[in-house]
Amino acid sequence: MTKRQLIVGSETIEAPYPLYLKGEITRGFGRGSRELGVPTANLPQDVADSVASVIDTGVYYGWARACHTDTVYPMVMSYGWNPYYKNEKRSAEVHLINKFPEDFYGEELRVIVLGYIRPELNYSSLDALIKDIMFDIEVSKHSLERENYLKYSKDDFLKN
Ligand code: RBF
Ligand code: MG
Repeated sequence: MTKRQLIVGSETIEAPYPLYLKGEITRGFGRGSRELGVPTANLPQDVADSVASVIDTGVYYGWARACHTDTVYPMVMSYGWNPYYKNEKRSAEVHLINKFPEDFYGEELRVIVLGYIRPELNYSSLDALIKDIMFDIEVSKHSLERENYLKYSKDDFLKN
């Protein structure tokens, strides 16, 4: 019997989660907002590079705060090469699940990664990529409602 079946209605959090990441938000390609309608706050390249020893590329969920506000938001993080765009460096891009009017380059971003959603995929169209991102956002919001994940939104790491 797997461990999962022994735990009913609850989730255990196992290494490497929770994974704590922080850094100054850097400028990406600007495609997130422009082409996808899903702006992402990119973590610095050295953070993206060092995470490689801890997690695989893919899409993740958790909590994040851009440090010019006090509010913690659910997030989805895309980590990897963006096969649809064939990037040459791994990026760690965080989409805060909320409508923001402005960009916030230069702000510190703090992120707690709590779980994995799916591998990075290539897509035959931009529409198909956007559709999957919308689904990732629903998965993240839904997962984070669980008590063991919810409590990390109050973690000291995300406080001022
Ligand atoms: N790009 C891909 O090429 N394949 C993916 O599977 C993929 N999944 C993503 C999931 C989320 C939640 C987000 C926010 C982005 C994802 N992207 C993916 C990255 C997207 O291509 C990138 O954000 C834009 O190119 C802007 O840099
Ligand atoms: Mg971005």
